[in-house]
Amino acid sequence: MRKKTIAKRPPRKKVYKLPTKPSTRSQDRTFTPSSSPPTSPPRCDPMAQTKNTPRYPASAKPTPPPKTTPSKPSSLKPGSSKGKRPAVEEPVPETAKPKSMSVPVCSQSGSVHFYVKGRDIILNNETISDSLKYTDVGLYAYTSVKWDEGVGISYHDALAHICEHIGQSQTCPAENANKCDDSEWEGEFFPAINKIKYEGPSSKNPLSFKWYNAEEEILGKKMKDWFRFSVAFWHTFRGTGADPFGAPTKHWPWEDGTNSVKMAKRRMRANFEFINKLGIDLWCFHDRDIAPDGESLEEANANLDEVVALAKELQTQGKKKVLWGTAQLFMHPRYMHGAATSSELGVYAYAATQVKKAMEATHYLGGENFVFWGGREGYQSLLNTDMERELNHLARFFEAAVAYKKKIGFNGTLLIEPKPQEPTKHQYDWDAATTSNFLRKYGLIGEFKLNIECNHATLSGHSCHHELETARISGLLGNIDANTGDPQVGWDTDQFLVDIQEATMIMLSVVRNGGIAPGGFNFDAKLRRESTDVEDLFIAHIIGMDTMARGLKNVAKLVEDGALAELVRKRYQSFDTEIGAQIEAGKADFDFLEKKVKEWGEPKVASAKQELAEMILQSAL
Ligand code: XLS
Ligand code: NI
Ligand code: NI
Repeated sequence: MRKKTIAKRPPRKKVYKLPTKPSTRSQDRTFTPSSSPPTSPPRCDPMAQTKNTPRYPASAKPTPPPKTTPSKPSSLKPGSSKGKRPAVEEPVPETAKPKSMSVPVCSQSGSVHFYVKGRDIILNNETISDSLKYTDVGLYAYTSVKWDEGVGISYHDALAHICEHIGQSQTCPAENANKCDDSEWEGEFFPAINKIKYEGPSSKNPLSFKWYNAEEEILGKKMKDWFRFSVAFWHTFRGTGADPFGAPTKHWPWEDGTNSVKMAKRRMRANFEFINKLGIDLWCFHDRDIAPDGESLEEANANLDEVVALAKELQTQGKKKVLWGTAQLFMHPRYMHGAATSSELGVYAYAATQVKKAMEATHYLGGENFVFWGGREGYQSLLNTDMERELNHLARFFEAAVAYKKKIGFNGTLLIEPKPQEPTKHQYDWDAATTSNFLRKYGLIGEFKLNIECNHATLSGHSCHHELETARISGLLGNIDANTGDPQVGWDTDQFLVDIQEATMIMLSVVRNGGIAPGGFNFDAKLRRESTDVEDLFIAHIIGMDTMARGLKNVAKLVEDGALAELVRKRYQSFDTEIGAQIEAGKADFDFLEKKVKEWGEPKVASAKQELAEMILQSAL
């Protein structure tokens, strides 16, 4: 290795240039514009540009991907897989297709000489990737850039790219689009994949449903109405496979490596092709995963407007709707102490402003629910935390959300999504019981329901079934984030739920609840880091849907068989008596009960029949 070159590393401020040009975007006329918060320092490389794109609904004219367009020769140099991909007439297996490079390759360096050799960046004959090891982006930088031998790349571009991954692009202002590639995506995003059809359990086709048969009626309802499946935009279209130890592994062909509004719109088109092909009618989003942030609140809102306008257009074409929207109040550094529970008033206000806008967007997209997941609403240490004050603030925030919902005529259900920890050590909405108690204490019980996520359930030491039942018996079961954890791993791995027994237990609650509409089953689930083919996105959702369908069919068998219900009925039959009714009606005081005990003597205690219950369950699987 060459000697360390820390001294030659350009100072950070050269890379992280401050914005010079104010946005000239027009004010949004559909969503109520808000003024800038007291403090909003730009934290990431502001490579944003001034945009003059139209606002919706008046002038936005989104263009859906044309179905078949003749191939055009690529203007890019050989070896680069960036840019447009021609429409494909003959399906090509995804695995055979070249992957997109995520590094911008067309920038030139000017007077100094940069190039990439193997996995090293050479700057003026020094190996700078060595020096990067000593920066705070360190090892991550070294591994996060996908190099191609001999491809020209500037130091600036390399670090900008690194910032994108370290700084989390969703917290950065929009990046200048088209810096390398001015072409628009042509043809389908998933040309090798046709609409997924039901082929029945004997099918060996991975791109078919074996159990999920949308129109099939089970227990009086069509399967599609029991589930109301939804695709989670953040996992399916923003998931990169990165983890705290490693760089992104997924390089979807439509991604151009920019954090631009143009890229956001392209991704939105991919989303609709995806849900159409899966036969799913609903999708869920965070404000910041569908559109890039801005240098100012106004610019962030304008970015969101532009992408939402396109989504609205695509929804109308495909008769799709939003299951729920939410505001991303955890990724940006301003939310490090929390959002509604931040110790900083300006942050509380900023979070409110973001929720206001995200709720308007959700309403505009026909959203049926709006979610609050308090990722940073909690604490790391009680020594520096006024928990009572923070919880009071959280309640005020929710009250204001209820008031705003009513003000704009949004009739969707407000949902709180419990989770015990991660990212904070202790999240206030720990589990369904804690959250219900919070809602009761603050008089919010009629205004909110719960969005139960199965992986969160297990993180809080419960089963998903337990959380669903806890919500159900309080009339609070609103939605399910259908995923699962890994029993050997202690964090929110957000895997697709593939355990048929777990799915059966979940469906027991859902059937008892009579369904969960206007909620649904949102696949808050991601591909494993190691699953990197485009078709894996389909396969994952297909098995997720098939697993839930099997769960529902199993519950139908259990209901028809009746043995499990009978076992439970028998277990409590001593209460199906006159005195039992008196107790349940609250009419049996202690004196009366003492008199009865003296009369009856020692009570008989029957077996709980747990193994028999398990046997009955298994017979349905
Ligand atoms: C994270 C949560 C999140 C919410 C939406 O653990 O599941 O994805 O569903 O903010
Ligand atoms: Ni979730
Ligand atoms: Ni989660």
